[in-house]
Amino acid sequence: MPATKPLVIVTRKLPDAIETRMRELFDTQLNLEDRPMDQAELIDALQRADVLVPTVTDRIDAKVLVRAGARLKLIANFGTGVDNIDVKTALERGITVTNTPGVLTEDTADMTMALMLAVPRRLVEGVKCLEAEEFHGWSPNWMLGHRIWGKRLGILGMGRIGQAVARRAKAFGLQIHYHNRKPVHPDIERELEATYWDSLDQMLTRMDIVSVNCPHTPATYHLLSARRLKLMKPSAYLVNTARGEVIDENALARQIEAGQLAGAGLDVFEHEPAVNPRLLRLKNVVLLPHMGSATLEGRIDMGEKVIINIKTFVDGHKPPDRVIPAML
Ligand code: 8YV
Repeated sequence: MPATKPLVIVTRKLPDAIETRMRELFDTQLNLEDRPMDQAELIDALQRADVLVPTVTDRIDAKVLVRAGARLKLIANFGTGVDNIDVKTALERGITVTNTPGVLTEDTADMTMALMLAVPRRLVEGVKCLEAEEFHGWSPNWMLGHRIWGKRLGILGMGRIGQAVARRAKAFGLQIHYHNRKPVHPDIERELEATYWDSLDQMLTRMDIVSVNCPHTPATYHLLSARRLKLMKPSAYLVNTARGEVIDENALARQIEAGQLAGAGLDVFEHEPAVNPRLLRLKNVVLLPHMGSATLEGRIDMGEKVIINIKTFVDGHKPPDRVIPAML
């Protein structure tokens, strides 16, 4: 790192308080118009910066990374998921990568719970019905949804967010089941009264709601494939606040259209920001524009993490949130 303040290039507009602090600490180039950078702009930034602060909307792949300048030593991602970055190539080129784990756990878990309620209880349909002035009075069979209390929830990925979802869901009377690379600590399993499934296939056949809470890695791409989606009960719901790529979105749309799955709540999409038009046409889905962690508090906490990661790195220490290959 240079003796003068390092050049930190931030690709998107961040909360004011974060940008102000960054400008105090570093030679910071901001993106006040918040216009996403195209590939050429990204390469230009990588060639000039000591530190790049990208977000999920920046694709930092090998093609871009091979063009990085010799000065670039740190990519401090504003976000927890790092599937937008080719971390392996970055590390091979001596570039450290950090992320912002932990600070968006509760917000994302809240949104997961919101979708878990919204789909079976038909919240969006209800709102639309009022907006269309189609509510002509209560009746016993009007807008019947399905109870979640007492049902089985299968959590795919029992990391921080999966556990936070489990805590909430337990309070809503759901039975907690999960599939993970390995079982969580027995104390956590006891607290959540959670059942571990080594076999994802077996878990899927028995769940009433499945929640995707694992990162997108080569190992989880289309983990919920057409074959696996077909294992789910026709009365089951699927919720995804993690990454769209974990689900074969076309297969999911097909299955809901065919009545082989009761519905889905999706905050993320396979080809974001594009949303599969078939999903948009379905009534029993609730679709959100990647809002899982979208709270002002969360964004400020994320920004503070980014600052801590940059500052410790610039001061010659190991930043706390280094992404290591074992995590991928
Ligand atoms: C972030 C997310 O807002 O952190 C993540 O992995 O998915 C989001 O909630 C986004 O990634 C910011 O870059």
